[in-house]
Amino acid sequence: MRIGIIGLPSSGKTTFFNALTGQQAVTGSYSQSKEANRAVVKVPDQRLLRLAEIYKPAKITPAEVHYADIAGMTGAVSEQKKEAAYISNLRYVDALAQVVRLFEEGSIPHPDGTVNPNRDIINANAELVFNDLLLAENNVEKLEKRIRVAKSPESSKLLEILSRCREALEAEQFLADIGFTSEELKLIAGYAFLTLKPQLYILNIGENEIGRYQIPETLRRLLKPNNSVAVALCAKIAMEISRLDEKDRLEFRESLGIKKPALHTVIEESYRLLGLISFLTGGEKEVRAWTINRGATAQQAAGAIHTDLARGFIKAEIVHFDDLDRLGNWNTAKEKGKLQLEGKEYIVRDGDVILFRFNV
Ligand SMILES: Nc1nc2c(ncn2[C@@H]2O[C@H](COP(=O)(O)OP(=O)(O)O)[C@@H](O)[C@H]2O)c(=O)[nH]1
Ligand SMILES: [Mg+2]
Repeated sequence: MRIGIIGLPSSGKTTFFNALTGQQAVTGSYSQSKEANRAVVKVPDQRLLRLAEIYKPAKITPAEVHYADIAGMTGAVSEQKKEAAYISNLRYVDALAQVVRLFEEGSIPHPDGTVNPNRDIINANAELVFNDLLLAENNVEKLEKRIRVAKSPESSKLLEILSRCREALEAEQFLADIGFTSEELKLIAGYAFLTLKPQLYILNIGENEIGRYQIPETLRRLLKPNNSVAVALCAKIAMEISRLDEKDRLEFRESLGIKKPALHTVIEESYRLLGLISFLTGGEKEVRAWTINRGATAQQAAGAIHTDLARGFIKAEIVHFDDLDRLGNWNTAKEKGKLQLEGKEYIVRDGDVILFRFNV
């Protein structure tokens, strides 16, 4: 899973990035470098530790999330902003994490003078809409030219969809909110429209708001697209905590009334937002977590490991993690009737421990 962190200057993007990734990227007013900060985070999953006790594997491999901290958003919509470098950095992420400044701090000027999250969300989202509108317009033009030379049913269909995109974007709508069919979405997937991506809003609250903050209704109504989620956290404190020793972290969090590490909350919400689940595999060599779409079949899950496994799929032997955890090993689970034999079409559940039988 790839997540692009966006937001206005000084909203706390790099601080948030450091908190999640444990990196030490430069924060503050000189941090608006053109290059994105990038890091890969291992998804914390207690179940892997338990599987490691059971299998004693040579290696433990968690699922991964890739984060990129992408500076360059201004909140101003201008014609010169065509295909800015930051936009191209954003095209291939699965979701956007938009950091919104709520913290008040006199020594850190807000680019628009005052702290006003509602205004910032409107401006940042307008920038996303605007960039998509340029993309739609350019491609409508290109396609119209091509159709004048050689018309095909495919290009006419695409033109029709792109024209609908343009119309929606002109009306300041997010493309994710206008209800394309899955077939239409496939046809325009290659354009990587930003307003089709799910958004995770990171409401960056001040230290004094921790444990007390409630999202006001006026702000909630601005969150786009419809399938977005919002998480309130204090990036500065989260970064400080991430730099402590393991044992001091818990103590510090408890003293502040922070229930979970920011990373856990952000990853859980990202999985929920993107409709992802994990299944697990275990053996002497490796225990591992794999990320798939909710609703994926056993054969698709096999394909997440290797295309050969999907192609030569015979069956899946499955014990749910909860049974394996309780019963202590695979054979006992089998004796107790907790082993399921499933075919290609079985819908995988979060926490299924799967052994694929295949034939290549
Ligand atoms: N008081 C306070 N300051 C913060 C918070 N988050 C970020 N900052 C400060 O705001 C400034 C800008 O943060 P930075 O992460 O560089 O913002 P970016 O421009 O969006 O990458 C830095 O001086 C941070 O220390 C916060 O939650 N509370
Ligand atoms: Mg930065």
